[in-house]
Amino acid sequence: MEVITTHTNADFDAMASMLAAKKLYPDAVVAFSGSQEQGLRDFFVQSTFYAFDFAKIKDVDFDRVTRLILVDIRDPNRIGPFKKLLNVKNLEIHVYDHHPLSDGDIRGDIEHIADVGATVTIFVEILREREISITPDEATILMLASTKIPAPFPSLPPPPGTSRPRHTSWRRGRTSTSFRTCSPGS
Ligand SMILES: [Mn+2]
Repeated sequence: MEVITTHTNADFDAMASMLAAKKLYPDAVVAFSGSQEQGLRDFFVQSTFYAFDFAKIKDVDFDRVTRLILVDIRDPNRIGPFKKLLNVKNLEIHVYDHHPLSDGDIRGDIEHIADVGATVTIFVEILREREISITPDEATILMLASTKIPAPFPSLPPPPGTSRPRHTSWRRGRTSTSFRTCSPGS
């Protein structure tokens, strides 16, 4: 059994990344590891998105999980009860994250890590590469999640000698994606 989860106090990027991951792992169960941020809870109330097939943690049979897919997280202390799974022998772990590596972070058998503003951006690139189609609703969610983030350097002045339009593209350049797939230890 495959399980897709994300960090506790899930935000929009976390939720959208789980949705995108489900496109890559269609048989996986999708479950939040804990509660959601207020903004995300409001979104669920105001949209029809509650219809998406999220499982409850209590409905996940931990004994049958063979692959854990972590999105927007690799800190073992922010995945709620799923931390227990990390002790399971032969558990396969796939990680999709945009947070810098910290001591004690979970290492995946497969890791898709990129220094981008939102984890969902990593998935958008993979979906595009593999030519996996998404519905208009899914596209909307992914787009919202990839833009609903603070600018990484909001107060940074433009480089000397650059006019405003160049500044804009320069900032875009700083947030543009660079992807790499790495294996543990690399
Ligand atoms: Mn997040």
